[in-house]
Parts: sequence; C-alpha cells; structure tokens
Amino acid sequence: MKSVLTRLAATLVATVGVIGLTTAPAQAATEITAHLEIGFNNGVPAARTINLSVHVPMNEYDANGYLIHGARIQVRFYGSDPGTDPLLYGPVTWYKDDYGLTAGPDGIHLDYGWEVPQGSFLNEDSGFANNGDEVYIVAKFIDGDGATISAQSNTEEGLY
Ligand SMILES: [Ca+2]
Ligand SMILES: [Ca+2]
Repeated sequence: MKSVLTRLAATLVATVGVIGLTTAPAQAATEITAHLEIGFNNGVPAARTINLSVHVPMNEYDANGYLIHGARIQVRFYGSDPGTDPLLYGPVTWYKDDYGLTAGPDGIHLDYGWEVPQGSFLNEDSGFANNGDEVYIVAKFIDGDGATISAQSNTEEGLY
C-alpha cells in the first residue's frame, strides 16, 4: 500500500512539473528599450505631459508567461547633472493587469502617460543661471525570480 501511495505521489509531482514547464517562459528576456516623452499641455493651468514607453521583446506566449509568474516593469526618473544624477521620482512598478502594461505578439509593453503641474519633480534644476531641466528614465524588467535587465531612455530637455 505504501509503495502505491509513493508512486501516486511521484506521479502527481511529475504532472505538476510538466505543467510548470509548459507555462513558464521558454526564453530568458535579454532585451529592453525605454523611451520618455515630455510635452506641454497649454490648457489652464498649463501642465507637463509625461509619456513612458518600455518594450521587452519576446513572443506572446512568453510575455503572458512572464507576467503570470510575477514579472513587472519598474521605472525611476533621474535628472542629468554633472557628477551623480539625482533620483527625481520612483520607483513606480507595474504588474500584470495594471493599467498600461500589456502582453502582445511582440512582447511586453508599458505605455503610460500622465500630467504634472509646472514646477513638479521634473524641475530638477531651478537655479538662476541653471534652470534648464534634463530628465531621463531607467526602466527595469524584473522577472518572477528577480532576474533583472534594465535600460536608460533618451534625455528630455526643457523648462519643466
Ligand atoms: Ca540637470
Ligand atoms: Ca528648471
């Protein structure tokens, strides 16, 4: 009787193992790109528009697998300065089903936008002689096991 139970247990473990294999991502994610766009909304009051675009290329099957297994995209804003670049905002993290994070035929996308008032965290330099602001993001793709790849975006410059 004991051996039958042992064999049953072994069969169950093997079955679970097979299911795990078929749903886990087949390929490790190796590529990530990040783009930042800061614009102007000339309404009243005037605002700055922020649009993030992060892409992790892979097939749709893997994209869904990663998100189901806890993968997320994490974004931090930095100001470009001589020496060390200060962290301006974040981290902000998007998980499966969060607005803006999607899995599609060409991989995982984060497309997210919002508005901030003039003089927000984007105003990273506010000196008399140095008022221009240079802002970029660093986006990380962190899988369910914690493996991380990251990318730095373009730098947006303006009076934010
Ligand atoms: Ca700066
Ligand atoms: Ca400024």
